[in-house]
Amino acid sequence: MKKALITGVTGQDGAYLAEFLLAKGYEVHGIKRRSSLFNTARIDHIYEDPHNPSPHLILHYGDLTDSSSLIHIVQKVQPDEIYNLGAQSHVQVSFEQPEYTAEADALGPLRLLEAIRILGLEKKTKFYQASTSELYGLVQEIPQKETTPFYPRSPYAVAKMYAYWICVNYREAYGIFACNGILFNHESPLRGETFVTRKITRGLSRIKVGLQSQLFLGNLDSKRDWGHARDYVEMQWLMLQQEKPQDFVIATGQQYSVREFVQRCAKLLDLDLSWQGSGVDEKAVDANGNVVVAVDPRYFRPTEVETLLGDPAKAQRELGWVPRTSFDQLVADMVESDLKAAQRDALVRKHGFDAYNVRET
Ligand code: NDP
Ligand code: GDR
Repeated sequence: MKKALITGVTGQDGAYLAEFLLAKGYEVHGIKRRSSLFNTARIDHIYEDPHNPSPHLILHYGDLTDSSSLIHIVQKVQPDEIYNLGAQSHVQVSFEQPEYTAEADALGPLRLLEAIRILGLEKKTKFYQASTSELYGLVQEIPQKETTPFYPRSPYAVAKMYAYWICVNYREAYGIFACNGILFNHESPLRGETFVTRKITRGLSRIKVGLQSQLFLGNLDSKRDWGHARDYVEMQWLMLQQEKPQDFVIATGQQYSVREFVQRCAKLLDLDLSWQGSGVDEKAVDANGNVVVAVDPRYFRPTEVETLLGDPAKAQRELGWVPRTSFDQLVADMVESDLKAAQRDALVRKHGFDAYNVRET
């Protein structure tokens, strides 16, 4: 039985990947951070009682900023594959926490690669690094592929650029089977609530059922190449099953603006929105003239990545990559899940539990 170790197992991709690897018969180990509240909601459905005699999912406390915890866990698990998905993954937050972001996102992967070396696992343990389309930042070529020059535009992207190159360097210097998956944005019902897609599907669903009146967004013109996380984690695994370690772009090859995402979502929810104004005064109003979507400059970034569009030709050729989920299906999947949650919350509120889950993102 192969053993995989996933950092960031409590995040969106970690949850889908853990489920995927368990179905493939792996023994899956995950690193979770200590938190004062339960933080395993995304993996509760596959959680196993640690008292089980031979559990398939085993969680360990650790942190990417703490070398000693990483070395102990890698030593104990002796993994065949490490998937480094853990990160401070929010681009805007990285402007407020640049140093922490560098610790977790740049030095975290270095610490894991060093753990492999210190423990003499260079020939045993394969390593996947969650690289990102944010590396392209101020784009130098359209669409972006593996050879497109990088121009990072945030502390997050700069940290991820260090991680990209340290992964390449340890592959070349020490022969570690290390791959960068340069993944473009991928979303799902498990997406964190403060990323724009989930903020939109959750916010408009709550507006639909009367739990919220307005949704505030930042740059509506920003364009992204959005795919489904469930499809993308399969490629993370496939990269480590190849004969030689390489880096791959995973993307759909199609892009949409944030405004278009709002429009698709509103249509699915039968919210009849019309757009008025421009720039910071742009808004979407409903049939009664109520402002439903407005721009709030607090969500503008000091340096923005305006447009990203991936060219996944290499992954198509060498990994057989074909995105299974279309943009429309992705939005529908997220809306269905958030509408159900909003309807449940509305019911709970109707029965008098007003304080329950009222936070807007
Ligand atoms: P999430 O933000 O959903 O998950 C991040 C995970 O990292 C969580 O489990 C989080 O733990 C954990 N984490 C954060 N800081 C630390 C730390 N210091 N030590 C250990 N674990 C930590 O991200 P996604 O699942 O969306 O993304 C997975 C990876 O892929 C990330 O590295 C991200 O940067 C990268 N990426 C994501 C893309 C996307 O579109 N989703 C595209 C390209 C790259 P907790 O649950 O406790 O917060
Ligand atoms: P991104 O995702 O920065 O691409 O990083 P996010 O969803 O945060 O932003 C996408 C674009 O939408 C614009 N935007 C807003 N963004 C947020 N979060 N909130 C808003 O209200 C809002 N309004 C407009 C942003 O300015 C941006 O242009 C994600 C993360 O998962 C990274 O970890 C990953 O590496 C990249 O995708 C690929």
